[in-house]
Amino acid sequence: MNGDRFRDLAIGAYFQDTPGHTDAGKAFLFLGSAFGMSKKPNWRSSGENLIDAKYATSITALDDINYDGYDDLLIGSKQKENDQIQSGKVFLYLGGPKGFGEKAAWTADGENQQQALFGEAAAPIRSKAFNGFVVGAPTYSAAEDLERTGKIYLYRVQSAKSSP
Ligand SMILES: [Ca+2]
Ligand SMILES: [Ca+2]
Repeated sequence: MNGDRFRDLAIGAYFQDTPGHTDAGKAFLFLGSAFGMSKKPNWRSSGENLIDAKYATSITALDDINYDGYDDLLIGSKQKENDQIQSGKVFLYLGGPKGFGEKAAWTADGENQQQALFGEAAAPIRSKAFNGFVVGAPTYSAAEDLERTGKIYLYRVQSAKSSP
């Protein structure tokens, strides 16, 4: 996450309470070094710090999705309430020389459907021709008589590399 050669560790505690916010959820990043993993987290985040958001339900290492030399991380908050309850949201954090910033570089909420649980799971998708990731909304309902069919969203990231 910070561009050195030591691997870092991100951990999520999605039932973590924050002051006044039951089950807001929290993510922690521990930086690796020659002396091993740090004992205290170097970075922590609760997303938007909302009651029952269950932030950090999913934590997905995206490698270096924008090709700047720093690894990036996608964090899901499956019960994040937008204006629909438990619709869910994902937060993308871009690594840098000092690790992650306080705010997400990018967020998405799928279609903001009630109880879709968008962001419960995610995975990187990478090939020579494609750079991006998928995010699942396991209880998305396709129609009134097709409840909880689930849906997967594919996000393509444009390469930041400029061609010579
Ligand atoms: Ca590192
Ligand atoms: Ca990056």
